[in-house]
Amino acid sequence: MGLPPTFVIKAGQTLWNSLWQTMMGSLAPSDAQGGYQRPASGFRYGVGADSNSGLSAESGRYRLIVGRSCPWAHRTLVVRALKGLEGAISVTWAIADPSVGGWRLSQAFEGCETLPDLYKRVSPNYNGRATVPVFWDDERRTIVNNESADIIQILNGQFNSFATHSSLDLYPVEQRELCDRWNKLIYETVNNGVYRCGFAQSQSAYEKACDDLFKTLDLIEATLNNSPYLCGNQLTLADVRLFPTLIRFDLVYFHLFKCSRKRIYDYPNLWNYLRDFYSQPGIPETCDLPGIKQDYYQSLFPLNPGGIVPLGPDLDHMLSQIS
Ligand SMILES: N[C@@H](CCC(=O)N[C@@H](CS)C(=O)NCC(=O)O)C(=O)O
Repeated sequence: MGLPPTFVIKAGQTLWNSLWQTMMGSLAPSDAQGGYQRPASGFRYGVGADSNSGLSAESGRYRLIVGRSCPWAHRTLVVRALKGLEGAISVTWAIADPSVGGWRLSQAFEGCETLPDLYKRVSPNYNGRATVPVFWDDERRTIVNNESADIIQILNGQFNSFATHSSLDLYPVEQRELCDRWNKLIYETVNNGVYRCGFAQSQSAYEKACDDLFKTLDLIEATLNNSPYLCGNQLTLADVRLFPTLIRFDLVYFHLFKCSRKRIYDYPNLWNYLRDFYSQPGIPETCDLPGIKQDYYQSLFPLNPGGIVPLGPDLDHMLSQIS
């Protein structure tokens, strides 16, 4: 004789809810209202003339440690590609490994198999998250910086002597104020906004995040009526910061993070803007579309316990369509 279905359902719900709360608590720390709180980055040294770290910009000395699915790491790869720094800054890949509950290094590095081990090697008392991207100094064998917002500034401004496209300035003096304003809004409501939707632990926190997100997307759509990029006629770091979230949006965030009011495909200007950015030289090589989907759907266990990766959408095909 089987158990009554109502009992099974109730027991399952209670068990799953408490497991979900526990897992979400460690995956995504939240405030009292159930809103996602992103932890601060721990390593914030600069490089070059105007930093106080004493670290000089040199070719072949630094590397980026990145993962293919991480949007924060992606922005550093984008600046490396746009500036033509492939010859000066190397890349070490970290692999999302659900069994490690974080990043495994693609091959042992500094005697470490995983990124948490590498962080501990550098700083034994470090108790923050072992996140990518990491800007690593091969000479002193330590982490210089693990905050993508800093790393893209460093790559844009400090390595021009080794950059193939050294005249490209993604943070021009005359656009800085506008760029900073976009950066703040885009960080809070779009880059981190999609995570605030996906990692929300209450209905109200989710709805607030979702409203904020689509309000900003609507504003960007209107802005792109009058200018090709966020700050006018030239690409800036504000566009660089927006792109990794846009390219993941229809692929992952729409479904997995419940950012489902509209797709980027449904915004004519944003969709053209995304296609334009994607067609810049070197950019498609920074986008592993199937890999992004696989990592998100298989690694964020509490959001997708079955680990099933959806087949659609065929973003690569959609991006290459002639409009
Ligand atoms: N503030 C960091 C955030 C980076 C971040 O959250 N990276 C995620 C991947 S998308 C990560 O490595 N998470 C691993 C973990 O939390 O254990 C930055 O922008 O550089």
